[in-house]
Amino acid sequence: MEYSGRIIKGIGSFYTVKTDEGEFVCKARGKFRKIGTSPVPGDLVTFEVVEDGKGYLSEILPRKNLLIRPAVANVDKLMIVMAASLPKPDFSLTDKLLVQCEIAGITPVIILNKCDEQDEEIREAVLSQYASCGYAVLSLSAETGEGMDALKAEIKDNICCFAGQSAVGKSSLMNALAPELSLAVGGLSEKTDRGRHTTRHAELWQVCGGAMLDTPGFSLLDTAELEPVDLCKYYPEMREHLNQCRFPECVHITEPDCGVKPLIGSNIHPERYSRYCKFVEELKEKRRHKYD
Ligand SMILES: Nc1nc2c(ncn2[C@@H]2O[C@H](COP(=O)(O)OP(=O)(O)O)[C@@H](O)[C@H]2O)c(=O)[nH]1
Ligand SMILES: [Mg+2]
Ligand SMILES: [Zn+2]
Repeated sequence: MEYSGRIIKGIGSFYTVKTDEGEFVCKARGKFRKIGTSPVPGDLVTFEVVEDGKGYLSEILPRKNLLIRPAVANVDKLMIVMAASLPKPDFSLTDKLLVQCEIAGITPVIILNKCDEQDEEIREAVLSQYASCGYAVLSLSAETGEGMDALKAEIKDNICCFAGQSAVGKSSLMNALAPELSLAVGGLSEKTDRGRHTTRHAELWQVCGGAMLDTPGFSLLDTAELEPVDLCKYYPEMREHLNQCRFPECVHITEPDCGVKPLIGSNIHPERYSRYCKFVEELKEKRRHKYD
């Protein structure tokens, strides 16, 4: 008999599949390797049951997206966590994660954690740079619980990943949502934190009527293939003005008759723009090395 469900974790060639009839442990046959794909958490699959609670995977249903770090499919939302106090926000990391969300079709939610010790300047900067271009920004505190209901509502019916700098409170937030996780908190011992995650298998935790995934690294996708000229398409505040440039290949930095540059200071935040320029340079640099 054919069943269907979602993979919530995989260890070796054994995958735990959650269905309406409970969880099954399924083995992947060699055929997946042959077609050059392997099942990952988040995958919607069909499988055949061979005995009680055990089966063989038959098909992986088409994926909405596939992240590489961590390897997970069909992610709906990325919670980009920043701290309203310390550590000082890494805006450039947030920009890059937002671009990756735009590419992968993931809805980003910016979480301004530690609002219990909020620095007004940081809050103002985050709102003026991100809320202004349409991104959702939630102010909350893992410590006091303030604003956590809004986060829970975002998770409902979605597969969510948490990302962001070390020590912004990702583990604290996940522990607040699912105390049974008891993730190590402290963040500043970043090295041990990383070591731990590289040896762990990605696992979807069922919470708040959705699922969340243990902390990924800083890069969900390989952006090596991203063309500098395409970067602007992933900035919502630039995207709507691209047809106003004289040259279709305009990257909006030094070109004449650019329709985007005049908007710096109004629709486009100057700091976000200057980080965009750096990002373009980085992508160009990558290209140069690629063809060396
Ligand atoms: N004041 C305050 N501190 C917090 C909050 N959330 C986390 N922290 C502290 O920030 C530090 C890093 O937290 P952690 O969850 O390990 O961050 P991670 O590296 O992003 O997983 C710890 O000392 C936490 O106790 C919060 O909402 N308010
Ligand atoms: Mg952590
Ligand atoms: Zn332009």
